[in-house]
Amino acid sequence: MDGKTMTKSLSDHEILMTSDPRPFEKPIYVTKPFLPPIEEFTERLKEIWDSHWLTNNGPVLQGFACQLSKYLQIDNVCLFTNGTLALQIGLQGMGISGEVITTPFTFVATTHSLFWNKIRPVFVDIEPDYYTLDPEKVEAAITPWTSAILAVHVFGYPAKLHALADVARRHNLKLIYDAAHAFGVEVCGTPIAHFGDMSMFSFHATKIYHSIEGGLLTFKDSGLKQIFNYLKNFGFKNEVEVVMPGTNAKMNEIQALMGSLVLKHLDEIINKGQEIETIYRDRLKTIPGINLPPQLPDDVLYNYAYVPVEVEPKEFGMNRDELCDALKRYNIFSRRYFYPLITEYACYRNVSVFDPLTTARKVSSRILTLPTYYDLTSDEVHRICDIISSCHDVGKK
Ligand code: T4K
Repeated sequence: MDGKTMTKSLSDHEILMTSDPRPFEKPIYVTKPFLPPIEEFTERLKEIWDSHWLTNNGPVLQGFACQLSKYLQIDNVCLFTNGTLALQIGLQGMGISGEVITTPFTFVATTHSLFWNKIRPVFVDIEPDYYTLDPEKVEAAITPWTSAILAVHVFGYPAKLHALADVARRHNLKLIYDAAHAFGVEVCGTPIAHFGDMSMFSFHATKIYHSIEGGLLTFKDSGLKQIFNYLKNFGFKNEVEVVMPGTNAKMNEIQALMGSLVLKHLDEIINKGQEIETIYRDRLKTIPGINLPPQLPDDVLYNYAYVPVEVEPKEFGMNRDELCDALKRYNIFSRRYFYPLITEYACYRNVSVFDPLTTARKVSSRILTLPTYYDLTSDEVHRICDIISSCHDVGKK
């Protein structure tokens, strides 16, 4: 067999392994929203055109709410225009006040939702494996003013559900989950929406599951449904009665349509995410200084929303920021979710923090989330790994 024939029989990936990695022709972003086939969208768009009903609890939204309720096996669902307003309204409707114990390792909207309700965030540390709130630290931070725990299933990794529920029960606190990243996750066969008193899911375009923009609250107390409906619609009870100072946080019909269509594809999206993560895990374990979180326990059905890695600078040969910049030169736009920590943002720097946040600080300085999305091909994932490997070689020289 001559050299030419030999090359032809190699896969794209093998060819790449034989040469220096080259930059991607087009940018590879950390995520790319899944879009259903356009015919599916236009077909259903006709219903909206025919009805001329665009927002304010329209028929598509009502159908979407039923679909979600069935998917999550939960009666109490309420849709919003985005996840941030959902969480803000959720906290307000539940009457949360005083202090809430929460994580600094999250997207800033988690903390903003507390501030918009004049609630003081009490930041405590995270655990090192899956970056979720450390229940022992939570318990140590409880004061007479504590009214709730606001934990985050960060990257879709379930928080310490049982330990947090135990702390909340013993201290009579509400347990609220920012589940922005966790749609599609199940624990012991139960959708994650069933844990805690209330959960917020974000359906933003950058999420594994989306409705362009959107937010969902799921909750235990059926009495909250009416309150949430008032709060998201200016407080209107009927045409002439306003029963509370609500805001406008309604999801519109186009968002609901997108959400409804994407839901039908969620299994394929998650399966693709699993294939991508498997390649990353397999390839990156051979590169010193690039560490993924441990495999999740068997009783967790994960949604493969993110691929976070920690960069250990000494072993890898460059630090996280250097790797992030190096990848950009190859047209790969990984993201430093979540850096800086919330406590380092100018608007939260003056909040007193009593916990040294040792793990959160370390993780935040090393974390990098790698591209993962439905359209990303296996060859592209291999190519990203080749490039990370070559960065390691350069860094170690
Ligand atoms: N709690 C948590 C824990 C959250 O992570 C979030 C949101 C919330 C609460 C609040 O939920 P929402 O109110 O957003 O529903 C993004 C998202 O905007 C934000 O929703 C998300 N978390 C956060 C983690 O990430 P950015 O500023 O990083 O997004 P951006 O615009 O830089 O997009 C990232 C990449 O995605 C781009 O480089 C390219 C790609 N992209 C993005 C958009 C918007 C696309 O390919 N198409 C698109 O349409 O915040």
